[in-house]
Amino acid sequence: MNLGRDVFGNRPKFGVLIDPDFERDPRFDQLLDYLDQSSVDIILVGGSTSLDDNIDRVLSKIKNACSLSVLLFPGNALQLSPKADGLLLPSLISGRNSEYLIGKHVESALSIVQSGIPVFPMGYILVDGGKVSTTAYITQTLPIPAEHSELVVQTAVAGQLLGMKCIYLEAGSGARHPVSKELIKEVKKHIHIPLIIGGGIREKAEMLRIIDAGADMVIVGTAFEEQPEKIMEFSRAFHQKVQI
Ligand code: 1GP
Repeated sequence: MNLGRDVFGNRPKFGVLIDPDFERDPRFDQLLDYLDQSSVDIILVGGSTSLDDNIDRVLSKIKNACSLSVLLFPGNALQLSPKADGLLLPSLISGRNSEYLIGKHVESALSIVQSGIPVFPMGYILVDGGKVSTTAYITQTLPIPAEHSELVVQTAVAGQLLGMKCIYLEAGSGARHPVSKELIKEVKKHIHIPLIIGGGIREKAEMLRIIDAGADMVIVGTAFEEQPEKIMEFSRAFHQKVQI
């Protein structure tokens, strides 16, 4: 898979994040059923708290249920599976914890190469979303204050200069406020690599605002874990907007 072309292509994409822990939830199968019927573009799998080694099984279940491409978005070195179509390899460039900038990568580098999965290096930027996020807690890093757009822009540009192939601007899973459209526009003005937006998107209208602001990919997780049926209306609205 050529991640640049096949994943981002020439129009914005709509992605769903599945936490491997969600496999234990009774709504997991329902979520997969809706994904199969929907016009979602891509599935991301990963989570910052999951320590189960169920990733192969989760990937198998997803692949059996639908034909969508699945990218790993790993929260730790256990979340690696050759069954995935690609790996978004995050470096937490908003933080100053060397473990999440390079340490985990050194630990898993040879396993990643052996797995043969296409890798897409990603600058991961955590922006304050109105509450302490699990990512901030687990990584022991501070998010960038949302009002300091210049710091967010500088961080995104630094990621691009370091060779990252995309930037994930993240308000944190379950954030009170998603990343603002002003901030998305500002970052878009300064980078030419794809921009992924996620965290705290619960309403269709928010998702549509985020596309309007210029996001290349929008990711929703928690809202669909809580109400899997929402996948249908979100993906329909998304594709009406981007007109495939
Ligand atoms: C988290 O951006 C993703 O990494 C998704 O966030 O769970 O809040 O949708 P939500």
